[in-house]
Amino acid sequence: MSSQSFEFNASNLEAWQKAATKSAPGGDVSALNWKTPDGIIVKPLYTAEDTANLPYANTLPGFEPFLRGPQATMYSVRPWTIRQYAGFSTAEESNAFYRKALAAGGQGVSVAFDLATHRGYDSDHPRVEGDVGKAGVAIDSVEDMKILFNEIPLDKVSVSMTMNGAVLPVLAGYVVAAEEQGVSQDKLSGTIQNDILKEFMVRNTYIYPPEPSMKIIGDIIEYTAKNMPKFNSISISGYHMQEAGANQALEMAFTLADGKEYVKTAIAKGMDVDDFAGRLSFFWAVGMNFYLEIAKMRAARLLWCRIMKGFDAKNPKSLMLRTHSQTSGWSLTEQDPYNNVVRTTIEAMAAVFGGTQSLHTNSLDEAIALPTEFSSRIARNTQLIIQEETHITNVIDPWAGSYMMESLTQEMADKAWAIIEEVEAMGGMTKAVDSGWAKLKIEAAAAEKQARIDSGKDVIVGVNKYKLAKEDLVDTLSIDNVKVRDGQIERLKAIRASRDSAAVQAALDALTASAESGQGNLLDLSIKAIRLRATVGEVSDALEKAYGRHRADTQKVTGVYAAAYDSAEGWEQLQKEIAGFADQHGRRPRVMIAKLGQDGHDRGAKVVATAYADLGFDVDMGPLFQTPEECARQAIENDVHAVGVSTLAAGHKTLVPAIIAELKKQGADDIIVFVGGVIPRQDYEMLYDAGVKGIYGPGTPIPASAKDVLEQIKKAVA
Ligand code: 3CP
Repeated sequence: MSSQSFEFNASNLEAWQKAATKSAPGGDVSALNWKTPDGIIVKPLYTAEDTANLPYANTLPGFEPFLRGPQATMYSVRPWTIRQYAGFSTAEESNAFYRKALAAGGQGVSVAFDLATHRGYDSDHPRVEGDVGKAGVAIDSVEDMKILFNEIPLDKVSVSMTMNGAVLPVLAGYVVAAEEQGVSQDKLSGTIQNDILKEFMVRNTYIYPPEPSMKIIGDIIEYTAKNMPKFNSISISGYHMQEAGANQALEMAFTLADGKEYVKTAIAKGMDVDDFAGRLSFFWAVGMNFYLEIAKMRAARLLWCRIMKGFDAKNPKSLMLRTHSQTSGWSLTEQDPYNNVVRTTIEAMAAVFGGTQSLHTNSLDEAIALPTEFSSRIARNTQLIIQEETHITNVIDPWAGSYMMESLTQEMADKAWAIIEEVEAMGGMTKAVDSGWAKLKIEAAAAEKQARIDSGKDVIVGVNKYKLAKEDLVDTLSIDNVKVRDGQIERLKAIRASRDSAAVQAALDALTASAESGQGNLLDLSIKAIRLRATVGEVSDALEKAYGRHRADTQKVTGVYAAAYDSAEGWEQLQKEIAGFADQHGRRPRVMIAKLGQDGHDRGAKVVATAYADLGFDVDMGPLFQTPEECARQAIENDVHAVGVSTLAAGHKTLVPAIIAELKKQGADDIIVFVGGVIPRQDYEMLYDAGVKGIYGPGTPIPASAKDVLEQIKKAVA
């Protein structure tokens, strides 16, 4: 017995129950349980009994089933990579930003491309007028790529590229830029996102239909396994699912099921699983659900090991799930934005406790605009402080053995596994995505979540509780997209004038022929075309000739918002008013929710459409990627009272005035326009001046916006 020990009366669970009953609300201890959005019951107390029979709790990091981490020593030897996602405006400006960030403690590059590039359009394409250089850097050819990586040694600095749609020309551009830097393919380290299945569910930067898109992924896995052994061929991403509203179990299950599908695709090409599986990587969102996020990351490693054993993988590298994580952009608020530093810190800690290999921490102003130099510095320093000041890195998987964490890990694994089996029964993730089922599951979760927030059940400080009487403006970064576009067009002209056009055409024809026949490797052929100075748009077009462009259905869920919104008072009153409008005017108020330009973030649009329909509006959902002209035409054909533009990719200054002008031009200036999404306060006046009738930023309760829209419609029809 040590000198500190002493006799004490041992307690038992029954005694605790009794004691807890005294202070629990209504004398009911079960009232202290918390039901998570995933449907897991989290209890107020866990004991040794909860972990007595857990099969994987007592395992070790660096060994199967990798629940405790992929590396034996984890951060005690090498902390995660600080990899901040960035890119805006021109290649020159983004390059300068990367070099500064690397000098200030950043450890890898992570490129954000603009939406024109994502969707395979050159900057001079008429469909992308509002998008060039806005939410990422504009890249049209290898000449831009060379500027982007100027003086960044690509044999030393690993580069992550978030690219899915135009993945072939962009990856090819990186390979050729490195080649012209004198770096051979086998020295390249980094990651390409290349995860198309989730694009069809949530992120929407696809170009081709699902089947040829999967063929492209197979070709990239094949090519990189052979020629770029240090390069991660894919980043299988749950991030965007959580951002779109998925809970943690759904995010994990769909992502692992996507991973399974990619493994099947590569095996179907005749590859040995151990030749490529070690270079599959993952990407999680880490939100404010602290315990669940840590449990999710531990559980995901367990399940991936199980899945890969099912494919008979033998190499430990094939069995271990390695992941990048990003703090949740969705959890950031426009209101009282310095609170976002705190949110991001908490989320970063969850990612680190969960054992991430690489991390992006969001900047405090990301709910409003692109990060400034100041906000980027705070975000990066958040990670440096955790790595270098806290000693968190000294202990591997420090939550191990916690009764609660081990139980939750197992429960998360069980929940997700049940969903994976459901997907499997449908024939796999491609089928689940194709049918629209998976997308609707996420959208339903998003609508429920929004209703919980709007009715005050889920608290967001500064938004639905503890609101500031007056908000101060924060400095934001604004991009002059007209200037960027003009510059890109000049450079495109110069490239087209100086290259060997016949050789370029032959290389593009070879791509089309390969896409048609299924023979040859599309990445290999893309590299050849890009080397000759074919542009991103031209390579994409060459494939589009064979594959066509994918058009998504716009389904929406109904009833979900109303069911979860239980602050009935205002709701019923509003429903009455809407019904009253219908009585008076012979039809219900009709609203078209629109997405303009290449911005595919449709969570907000879908949730608003669902809630408005539940309230009694007639709601039309415009297809993604409309031009203002197409949108105006549809609004007029459907005889709507109002067009609501949802904008999250900084295109509002160009696209919103354009839709108002188009409606006028087409003789329908009685149709009012309102806007929701990410819009800096600084831009409100300009939008009101252009004729916008309402602006609803993040955090606006949907019933409040609906009431305002109804009032505006009433005014317009009067
Ligand atoms: C690491 N290593 C170790 C240890 N830790 N060796 C011994 N002991 C250790 N403790 C080794 C690894 O085995 C590896 O070597 C090398 O060090 C690098 O470690 P890593 O863990 O592989 O880390 P990293 O190179 O940073 O790669 C991390 C992953 C990669 C694997 C996750 O895919 C990645 O960086 N992903 C980032 C994706 C990303 O940035 N996405 C941006 C999304 P070997 O290679 O030799 O094994 S931004 C999108 C946002 C929203 C939107 O889409 O719009």
